[in-house]
Amino acid sequence: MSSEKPVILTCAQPSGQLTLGNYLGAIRNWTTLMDDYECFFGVVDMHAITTRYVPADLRANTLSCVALYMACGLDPHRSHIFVQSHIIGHTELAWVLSCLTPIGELQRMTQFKEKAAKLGFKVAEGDDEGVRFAHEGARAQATINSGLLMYPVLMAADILLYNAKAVPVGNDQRQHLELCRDLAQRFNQTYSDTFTIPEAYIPKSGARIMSLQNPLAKMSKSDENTQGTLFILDSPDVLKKKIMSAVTDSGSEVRNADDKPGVSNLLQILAAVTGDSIESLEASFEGKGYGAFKQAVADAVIAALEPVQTRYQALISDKAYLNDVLQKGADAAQKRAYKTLAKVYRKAGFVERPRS
Ligand code: AQP
Repeated sequence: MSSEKPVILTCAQPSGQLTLGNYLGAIRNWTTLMDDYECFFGVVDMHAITTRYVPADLRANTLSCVALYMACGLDPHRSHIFVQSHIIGHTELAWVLSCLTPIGELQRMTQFKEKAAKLGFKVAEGDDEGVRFAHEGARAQATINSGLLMYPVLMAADILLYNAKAVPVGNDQRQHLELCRDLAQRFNQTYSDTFTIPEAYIPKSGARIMSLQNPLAKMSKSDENTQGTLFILDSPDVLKKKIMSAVTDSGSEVRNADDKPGVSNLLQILAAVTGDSIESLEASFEGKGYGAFKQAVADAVIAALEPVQTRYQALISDKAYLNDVLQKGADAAQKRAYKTLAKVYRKAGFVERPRS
């Protein structure tokens, strides 16, 4: 792999099983990057402990995510696939960056406010100094943790540790990337030029897949209502059931429109898995009603996921191969991470560790 290529870093957090949204909106696009970039594909398990989780599930989801990366087309011979907690440097750099980050900047992050609100914290409106939270009882105070607040700093460290030039991000992560750019600039100004300022990489095509039960919300792996989420590893029966009971809109016309978020989402999914345009799909389902349309979506999704599931089963049962991939990925990632960390520590004024 040539080290001349610009570095791209992109990750998913194993906070659950990967979804059709992760596949169509992210991983499938990442497979097109491997020739033009030196790609680091991370499984960011340390981010997954910012919300409540079960350790055994995290372990299983992390390995499952690695196998799914490859089943979806990421090639370990042309990229570096690694697990965040295997690499020394992410949390170390996050600490240094956190000392350059005012708390108010983190409290203003939309995703923090949303996740905190989900945990029962009420966000006080109109506070320019940063968000104050009106605690709603002991449960909320017990469940929110400072890791959730620090999440964007750790994400900045993930990116800067590899001196990534480009980072594919969805709209919901743009604010975090902005913070990362600010922190890189702040570090460079405070100490001296160290970090590449990363750019957002906008893929040519990238569907945003919404929940089947609430088409105004993103399809999420940690959604409590699993009926709204299509997991890549769902069986054909389950996929069919979820799609057939997807929320649709009034009327019976299969049309992509703002007042038809449920149908529009299914059209997006069908277009993404078949490669057909939305317009041609609208035309082919004219007068056919929702039943036939949903059936076609189910058939297409099942057919698209079938080869991924078959490859996954072979990969997940070959633990020796998975270990080998992770070891090679970790070696390459660690080499790059140590280089950056040594530079950062030197500039921050830490005394170099004596060598024996
Ligand atoms: N529904 C989606 N449509 C399109 N793209 C999506 N991505 C996630 N959901 C959709 C993209 O997948 C990549 C990896 O995402 P992530 O695992 O790091 O985190 P996330 O965006 O927070 O995904 P979830 O499923 O919503 O996780 P939870 O439930 O834990 O918060 C990213 O590029 C993301 O944009």
